[in-house]
Amino acid sequence: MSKIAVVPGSFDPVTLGHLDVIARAANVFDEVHVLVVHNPGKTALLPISRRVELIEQSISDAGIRGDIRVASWSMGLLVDYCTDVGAGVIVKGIRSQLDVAYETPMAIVNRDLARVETVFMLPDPKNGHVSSSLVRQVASLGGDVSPYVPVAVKDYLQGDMDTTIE
Ligand code: COD
Repeated sequence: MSKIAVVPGSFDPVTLGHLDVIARAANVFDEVHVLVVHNPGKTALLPISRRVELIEQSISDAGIRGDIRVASWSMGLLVDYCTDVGAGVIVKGIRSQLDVAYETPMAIVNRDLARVETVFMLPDPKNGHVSSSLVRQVASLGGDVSPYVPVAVKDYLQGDMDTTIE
């Protein structure tokens, strides 16, 4: 039976840290769903459809191989999507103890809800300080985001953005 994993996130926007985790997941699992999920706790900068496009473009540009699908989900629980597509695993990237503390309760609840296990992956430490919020802040103040994001995201942020509040 093929092992299907979901890599969820806000991806607002996708960063080199996210791409690192996606590539590692694609190396381990037969099928990977990169899932853009609306996080009600955060004010979004990019429309969800644009985040999906930028992830697809960035995966292609980076030459990341594997059965990778990019989708979005705003219909309820993350584990409902996992059940719909037959995924038994959620992959989360861990940058620090703060990520562990934030992700652990969600991992346990997701296992309780639907027997979906969470796998924590350690990305390359060189991206350990990178976050979408940092990228949004640097971009909004006119700084160079190229060390932190794929080229497609840099070009998008430096062009005319179609922003929205979600
Ligand atoms: N290096 C490695 N990993 C990274 C990096 C980096 N530089 N930056 C971010 N990550 C990881 C994060 O740790 C996270 O695992 C993932 O990438 C996504 O990060 P973000 O910032 O894009 O997304 P978040 O943190 O806003 O997460 C949004 C989710 C919707 C995925 C999250 O809120 C979630 O899992 N929600 C579950 C909703 C649900 O069903 N709740 C009920 C049961 S818990």
